[in-house]
Amino acid sequence: MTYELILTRTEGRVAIITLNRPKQLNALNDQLMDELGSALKAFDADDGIGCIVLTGSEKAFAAGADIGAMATYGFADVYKNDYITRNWEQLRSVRKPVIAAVSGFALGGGCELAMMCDFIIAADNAKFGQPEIKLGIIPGSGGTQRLPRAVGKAKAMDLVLTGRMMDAAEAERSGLASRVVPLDKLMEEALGAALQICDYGQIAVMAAKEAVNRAYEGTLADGIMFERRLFHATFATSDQKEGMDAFVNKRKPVFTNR
Ligand code: CO8
Repeated sequence: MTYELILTRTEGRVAIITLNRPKQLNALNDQLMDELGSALKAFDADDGIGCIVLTGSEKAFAAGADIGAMATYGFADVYKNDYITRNWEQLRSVRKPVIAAVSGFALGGGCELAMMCDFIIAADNAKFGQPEIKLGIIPGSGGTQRLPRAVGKAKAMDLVLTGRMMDAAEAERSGLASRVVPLDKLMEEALGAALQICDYGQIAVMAAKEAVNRAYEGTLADGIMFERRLFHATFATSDQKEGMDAFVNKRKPVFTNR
């Protein structure tokens, strides 16, 4: 399959997937997520691949779901057709390790995508955040569930309620990123980790991943479903229209709490 919004390559037994909508800071739309899902599935099924690295550009891993695409959606669109959220859990079904190599912005859906990977190696310019609150919505792909598991309730609440960004050092300190390296060493570090994993027995690697996820996930499925219903519900509000219209038109939003 040929892809338009992602790039794929292999290095030894490592598959590298690069999100590739640089002008939009890798904003995640349905086409990109379909392509990503398809590439992940193909690499997972390929016996020649032992580990996958997911990365973006220097400026942005991904600045979130595509706000322009979401701006006009109403509750009926997102709930009935499962728009935006429909193909996001594909990453969770990948049985081989997936490492997120994050530089630049990892915001909203971008932060959620990074957190869906097995671990995050961050460049020193990385910035993580869940700024959905500024758009009149809430995180919709695991942000309210995975972030507290990664950084604890206090910091997760701080990030989700204020919409502020945290830098790479804070992300490592709080357990979101496993390592921070200088930007120009990011891919070398991620590939090094991936190649190391490829040298181990694949069954043990897959079993280790499965076991750690078991400890980590608990009742995550219920949490995700709960979050999804609330996320969809925010599209019934005027504040969602206002928040997204304001972003698209580069103005400050005026929320009316409706
Ligand atoms: N969607 C669409 N376009 C975007 C997005 C986005 N999320 N982020 C940036 N862009 C576009 C900008 O509109 C701009 O386009 P143009 O050049 O045509 O005007 C271009 O990318 C460059 O952006 P900026 O000029 O704004 O660059 P700056 O360096 O000044 O700022 C920021 C970078 C701070 C990252 C800024 O772009 C920003 O705040 N972006 C929005 C971040 C955000 O709010 N993300 C959350 C989106 S909502 C979300 O992710 C919900 C997830 C729901 C679940 C996902 C589905 C399951």
